[in-house]
Amino acid sequence: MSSQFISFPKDFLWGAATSSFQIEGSPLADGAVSSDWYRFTKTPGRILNGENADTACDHYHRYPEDVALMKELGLKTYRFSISWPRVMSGRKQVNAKGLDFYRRLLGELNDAGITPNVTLFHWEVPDWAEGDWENRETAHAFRDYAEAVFKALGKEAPLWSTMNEPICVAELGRLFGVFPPGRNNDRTAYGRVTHHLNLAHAMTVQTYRQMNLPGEIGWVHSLQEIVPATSEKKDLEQAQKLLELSQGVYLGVGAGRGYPDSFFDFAGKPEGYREEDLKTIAQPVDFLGVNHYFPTYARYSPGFDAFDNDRTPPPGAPLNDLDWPVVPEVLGNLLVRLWKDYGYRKLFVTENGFSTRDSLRSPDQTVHDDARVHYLGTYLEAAHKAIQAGAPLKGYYVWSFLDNFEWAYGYDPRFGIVHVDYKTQKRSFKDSAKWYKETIAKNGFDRGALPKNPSYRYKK
Ligand code: IFM
Repeated sequence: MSSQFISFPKDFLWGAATSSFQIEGSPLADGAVSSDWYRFTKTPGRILNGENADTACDHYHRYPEDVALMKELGLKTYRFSISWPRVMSGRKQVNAKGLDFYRRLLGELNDAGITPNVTLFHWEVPDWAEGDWENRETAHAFRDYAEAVFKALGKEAPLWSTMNEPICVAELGRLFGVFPPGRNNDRTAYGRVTHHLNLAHAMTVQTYRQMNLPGEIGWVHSLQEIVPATSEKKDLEQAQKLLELSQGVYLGVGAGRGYPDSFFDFAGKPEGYREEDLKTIAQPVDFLGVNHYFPTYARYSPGFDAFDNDRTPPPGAPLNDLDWPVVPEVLGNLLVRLWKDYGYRKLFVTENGFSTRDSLRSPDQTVHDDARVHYLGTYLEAAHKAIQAGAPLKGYYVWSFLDNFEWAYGYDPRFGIVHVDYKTQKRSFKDSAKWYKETIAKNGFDRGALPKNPSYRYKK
């Protein structure tokens, strides 16, 4: 084997991830109800090119074919989410047909020997949940939904996550206006939503424990490490503030440290906030899911955005086609810091991946995706360094298994290792899928064989 071969621990869980709304299509089929995201996609001006997720990858009908592709890739594990509006047609009304879809999917995965890792919330809130996450009652409704899923399917999967990237719901929906309900700089709503998501997460963990289920439960966060843009005091302080607002408000509260003062300074005390909530939220979890793509640069810039921050990457930085900077070593540092700061006994990289855009690349470059292979290889190398430093990283999920509906950007960005032709729904392996398949089979890869001049774009 080459001296540059990077070998992963035995039993390392090699996976790929997706989410319900981004791939399933058929959002109103078989008793599923309308959601905030469904309505958002129908609101003119919200989604690039006026696209929607009515068909997406048609995974709702093609899941057996998709699981067969996962098997062909050699995936050890698959991370997907359950759609709340598909499973609960009302506050107390379970939609048996919706649940049945996930029962069949879990059956296919278990038959294929692929370990399911199930997320209960990847952003669709059913319309019947009045007031959405701004209403404390939604946290209770979510717990009830989770209990219904656990009752029906709890034993079918060993890994459960309460929610994916709550920060996006709070920030992108209430401060940056690009997610439902599409509001800008509504700090009060941002504060309430953050707190209620934390409560929903914690009550769901409590329920899982009370039901004595045999698996493990954790939460999945967007952890885009914060890097001060300069060593000036104002940027160092800005970095600290952003760290508190992006990680302290979730991981810190989960660890029993309460909310940082910066949260109350920014958002005020959420209406209905009770001190005893902090005790509820401080629930030990079995693992932390780390979704990481890029570092966030902290540059204090009054009025630039809701946080007075200008995150523009430095000139010359390699970029993906969404202009996200490619800085692999940050992932290694992040994993080690999360392990040391919070004492998690198990970490997964639950998302990491590279986007190309159809509007910026040729079809050939889209499938012969050397930049994605280079990105995955160098980020995995960084993850491997973190393992060597002691971080308890047990698995890695590439985002994404399939090209899919990238929220407000529609279908222009493609994150998949498997290409989807949206006209025919034909799936085909990109070069990255072939590389990943070989990596899984060998439990590692040759660092020296990664593409030499990956087709990144660069920050001017
Ligand atoms: O597509 C999203 C996913 O839904 C959540 N994490 C980031 C991905 C890429 O933007």
